[in-house]
Amino acid sequence: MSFLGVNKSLTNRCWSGPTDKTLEKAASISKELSISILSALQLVKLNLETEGYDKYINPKVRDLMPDPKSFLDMNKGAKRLLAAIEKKEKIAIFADYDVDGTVSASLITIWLKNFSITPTVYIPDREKEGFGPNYPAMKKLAQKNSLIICVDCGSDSDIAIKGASEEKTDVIIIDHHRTEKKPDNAFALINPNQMDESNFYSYLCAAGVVFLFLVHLTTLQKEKKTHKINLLDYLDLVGLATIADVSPLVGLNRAFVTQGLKIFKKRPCLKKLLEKHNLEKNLTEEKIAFQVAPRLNASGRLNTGLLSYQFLIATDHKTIDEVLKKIENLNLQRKELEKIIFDAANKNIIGDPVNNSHIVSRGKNWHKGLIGIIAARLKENFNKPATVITIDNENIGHGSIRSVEGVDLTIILSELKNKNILLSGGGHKMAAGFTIDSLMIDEFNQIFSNCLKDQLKSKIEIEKLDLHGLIGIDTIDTNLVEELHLLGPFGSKVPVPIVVVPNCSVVFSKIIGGSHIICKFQRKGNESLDGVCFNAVNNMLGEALLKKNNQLHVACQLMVDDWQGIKKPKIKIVDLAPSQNN
Ligand SMILES: [Mn+2]
Repeated sequence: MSFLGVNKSLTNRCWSGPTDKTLEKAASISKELSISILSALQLVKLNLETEGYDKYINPKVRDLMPDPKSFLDMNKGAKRLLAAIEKKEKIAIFADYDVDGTVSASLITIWLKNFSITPTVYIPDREKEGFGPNYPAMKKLAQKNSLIICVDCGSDSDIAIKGASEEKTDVIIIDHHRTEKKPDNAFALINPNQMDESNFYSYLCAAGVVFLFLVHLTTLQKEKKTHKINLLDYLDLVGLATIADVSPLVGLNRAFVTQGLKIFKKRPCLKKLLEKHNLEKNLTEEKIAFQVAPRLNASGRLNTGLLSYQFLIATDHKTIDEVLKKIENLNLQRKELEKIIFDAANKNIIGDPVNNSHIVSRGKNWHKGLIGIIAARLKENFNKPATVITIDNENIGHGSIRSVEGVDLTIILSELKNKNILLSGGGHKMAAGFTIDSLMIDEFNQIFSNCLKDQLKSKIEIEKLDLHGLIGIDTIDTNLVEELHLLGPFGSKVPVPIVVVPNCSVVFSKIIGGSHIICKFQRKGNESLDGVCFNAVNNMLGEALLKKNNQLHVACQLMVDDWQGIKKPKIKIVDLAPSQNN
């Protein structure tokens, strides 16, 4: 049964809502805890008992953290680093170029500062060296350092790690990428996603694993010396990486993000960045995901991730200002390039994007660092899995895929590998990367289609929109919205609830910024409720909103607007359906 009788919304989705049983359960929770039905519905969805509520809305790292020693090689790795500190060995860090990688390197650097040790940090060039450790770079690092720690990469870098061991350098890998086996010459592999690992922390990003590594190091260290290290001060960075890496916001990750957000403004560099873009007030996970993380990622995409590392470890204002200026410039460049490539990618889609089950676009010499973003945007636009391939001068295609809910890329990737279509490839369910001989792109497209058909066979034709519940327009107030937000942070795996406000009447609407629409809906008396609908111009949502006095059921996310210190509820419109009163 569809929700509110909406079988086909204006975005062609069938609305689905809570069952009677769920509503019944929520009503009783709502009564018991004196919270709104909407909050209670979220508790039911999360399978949370009423006594878990207080702990859930205030997740603490201490309560949710496992014993770090339960991770394979954790103890071995930590002891090796402590020995290196004691013997004053030269230590290097090889980090991935994205936020998770640069944060991971920063966390270790900041911790080592307590012992007056400055590690050499190496971050590969995305364009020239690509992802993960490579043989020449590791060999060179190993000639000058007797310990290398690889962070957010290295789990399947057998050859590169062999390069280091040839120089008698030990390599500790702290990573979260899925891997079948520990590289032969690695001293330690600390990775919740390695084959033999039996713990339940596969959802951590690399910085989360690094944090546990530092917890264990600090515990071991305490027995010997009395360094005052407060690891809770590191949670802003761990939270930042968790959000930037789009890690599921469950379990320990919720504690990282919730506690991290509280202290985000304490670190001078992050404070500067927030202030520069007017983000410091009511800082949310959303602002970090869409405003902070992309800026720090831009340097790794276009230039070198070393800039964002230097920024994250900087403490004096002069350095912070200098590095931030460079980061901002790179971000502007990134935006310009992104626009050019996005337009080209739209023109270069193979076949018919409307009727095909997925999107493949390819072009010559597009920037490798940007194809992931472009694939994500194509996916958003067409609501289908999207692949973007850039072909270099040697006719090698470098591809990036982004998937939609319900399509597992690891299955498709292993099929492509089995059929020898790819030169290399790896990734997660939702995102993957690969290289391919450009002559094989048509085969790639075909096999992808077939594989997708198999996966979608069991699915019904019309897409469902999962709705949280109903709320009358006159009962929406800021208290209710804030109470619902206590159940955040929202993001990967824990989406912001989408509620339906039935029978709304549009009393005002206007296009802003060329593509978005702001509007007002009638409330009792002379009041109105503000709404915003992004990228709605020229689609069915925009058309409906621009019709004055139109009667609509509105599917939306609830927000609080606090423009000039006055708090008001506001809605972000996701979908619409004509209401029965029409
Ligand atoms: Mn990474």
